[in-house]
Amino acid sequence: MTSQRGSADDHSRWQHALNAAVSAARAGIPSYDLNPAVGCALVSPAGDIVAVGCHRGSGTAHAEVDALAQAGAQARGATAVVTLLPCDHVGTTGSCVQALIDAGVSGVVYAHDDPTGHAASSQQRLRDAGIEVTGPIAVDIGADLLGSWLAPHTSGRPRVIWKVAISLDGRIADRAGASMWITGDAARQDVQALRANVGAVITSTQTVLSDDPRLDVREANVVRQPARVVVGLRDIPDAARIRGTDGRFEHQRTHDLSRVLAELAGRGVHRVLVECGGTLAAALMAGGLIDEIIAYQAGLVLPGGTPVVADTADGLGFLLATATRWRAGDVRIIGDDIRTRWLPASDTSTTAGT
Ligand code: AOF
Ligand code: ZN
Repeated sequence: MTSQRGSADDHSRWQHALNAAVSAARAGIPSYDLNPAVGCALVSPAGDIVAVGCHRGSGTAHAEVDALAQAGAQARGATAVVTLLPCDHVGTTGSCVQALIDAGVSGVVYAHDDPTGHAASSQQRLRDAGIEVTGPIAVDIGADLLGSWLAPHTSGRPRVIWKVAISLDGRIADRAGASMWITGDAARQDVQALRANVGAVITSTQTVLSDDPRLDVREANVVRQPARVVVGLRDIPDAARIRGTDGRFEHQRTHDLSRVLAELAGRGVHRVLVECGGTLAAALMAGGLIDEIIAYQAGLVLPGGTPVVADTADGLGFLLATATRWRAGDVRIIGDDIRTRWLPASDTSTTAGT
């Protein structure tokens, strides 16, 4: 059985409904959620949008079910235009395929495939029920809308964002070891938003022992703290602030970063923020494990201070001829500092802003 792949005609015919579904998807779910952003528009046989639904995060109704609930009897005979191939698994909620069949829709048009296997039987089951299935009609929405959620399925690890706060001469601490603070209040407040948008913040035992950071989100109404993951062999003092009291702290006693990342991906974490010192940064860089850099640069110089990336043996790979190139994404002035977002120069896709 093959899917009736979307043609250019399908794309334009359903564009209006798809736009509505995409907007709903985007607004529906925070980017750190374990689940994808999904929207669903139900279109009547006359071509009118009768309902638009979205998924609001793990544990809540899927977009299709949300839209069907709004449409009521109008769902019968309608076409469901969905950003992601409807699932046919019973997870924290029921199968969307079953809900669509029960509601009596006549067609399903979907933009992007679901790489998880949760929709493996969906096409067959819909067709067996006499429902016409068209798609994928807009795989290009993937990078923007599904963003990092696809990362574990394509790379086996979460999307890794490396955050640095440096002096003009690329130092993360002065020659006496002091690192607080290089950037100003406004830049540090901005980091709070970065943390609030990831499933985990990763650091090293080295940073914990030297800086005793908290690495949490200090906002009264934070829905869910990111996991605080410390990588490294050394013990972490009982009094370390990173432990917190919310159970979100974990110590991964290893230097194998790929394994830590794969494990997080396995738990559904698709976006992580790394806030660390030069040694872990060097390992991540050398391992090609960084997808995005957010660099805050402050207007001071700290000669003799700690470089942002340690000059380890791996550094031998960093010659002008071979070093990975990054291109500047957006650049902003924040307070007295500059924030630059860097993406691999080879990556020309646009990904949802951080
Ligand atoms: C859909 N519509 O709106 C979403 C889908 O833990 P659960 O039960 O919520 O299932 C999450 C999985 O379902 C997720 O990994 C993805 O494969 C799919 N998400 N599917 O039909 C939706 N959010
Ligand atoms: Zn579903």
